[in-house]
Amino acid sequence: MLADRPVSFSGVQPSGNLTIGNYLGAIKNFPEFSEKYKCFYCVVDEHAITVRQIPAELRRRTYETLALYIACGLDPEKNTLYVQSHVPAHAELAWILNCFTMFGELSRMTQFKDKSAKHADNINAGLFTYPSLMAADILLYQTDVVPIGSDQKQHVELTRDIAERFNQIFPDTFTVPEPIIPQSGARIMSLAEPEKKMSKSDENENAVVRILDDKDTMIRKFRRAVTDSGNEIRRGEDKPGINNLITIYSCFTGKTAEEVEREFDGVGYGEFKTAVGNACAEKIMPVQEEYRRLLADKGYLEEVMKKGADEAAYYARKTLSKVRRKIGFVNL
Ligand code: ATP
Ligand code: LTN
Repeated sequence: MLADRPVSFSGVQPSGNLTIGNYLGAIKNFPEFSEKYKCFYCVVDEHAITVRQIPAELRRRTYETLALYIACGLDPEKNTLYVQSHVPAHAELAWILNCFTMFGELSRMTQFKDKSAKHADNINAGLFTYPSLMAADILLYQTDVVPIGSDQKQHVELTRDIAERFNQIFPDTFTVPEPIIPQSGARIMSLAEPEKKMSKSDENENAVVRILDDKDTMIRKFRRAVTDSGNEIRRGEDKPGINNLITIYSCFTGKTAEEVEREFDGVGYGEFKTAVGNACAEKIMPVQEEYRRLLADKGYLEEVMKKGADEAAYYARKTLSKVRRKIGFVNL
């Protein structure tokens, strides 16, 4: 163990304005780890450049993602909040792990297949080796648990395989991490194409509800959500649209899916969609208010980044120097 408690680590890319998928699948669940775990939550800007970014926007979103972490309840005194590129050990360990990750393994990653189809003009080596950088993020801190949405499960499984392979050659190097995926909200779907995951980089604005959308926009987007034929608020295998809305409502209100079905028995789609919009706005509006307050104080955000980076670097250095020693690099 690196710290006095087990470690939780997760990351979010500053690659777009965050969605309620990022919130329900990941960020909303981070604060509950703060009591029992030593927590590291990172803004992974190095991962974001695996697809082309506009520099000024990347910089702005890095501040914004950090502000959202805090606005969603992560206290910088209790959690290490920082930016990936401020701790060079991530990139250093990623290179080493690249040499313990197989071409075949990386070729099987569904995120790589999806993103290389979407960005066919820019299938760069970074996009391909993205999972070894993610493994480095996690393994650097001897992480026990990784809270994520279900789309990232495959990457954490690969991280486990890399850690086990490395440990087999060099015993007792890395803690093998467990993914923690929420029971409900692990995969919020697009409002326009409910067979697809809601993704912050989706070009169709009507497909995504963003944490920073105003209340009217949220309600309008939910009202336009693609639903299935039929008119009952009931889950069903062939009803991805309504299943998704029931999940979202249930996550925002804390009610079970059965309770939601009972509550809306005999109610039409239109009224239900408005209720989902209202439930979402009710939870998200206070986050927005806090977010705006934080974003107005760049100096404070930079202090948090700096303190977080120093803290993270302290722990990262310990693992990195152990790895360097084990593989035969000269430590001066
Ligand atoms: P991009 O569109 O740039 O790939 P993304 O929206 O998939 O971004 P990430 O930064 O890759 O977001 O993910 C941050 C966290 O949010 C991860 O833990 C991921 O599993 C989770 N997450 C992303 N989308 C969803 C979703 N639709 N439902 C639940 N969790 C999600
Ligand atoms: N790959 C993740 C973001 C990410 C991450 C991590 C998540 C980068 N490093 C470490 C958990 C742990 C994504 O695309 N959502």
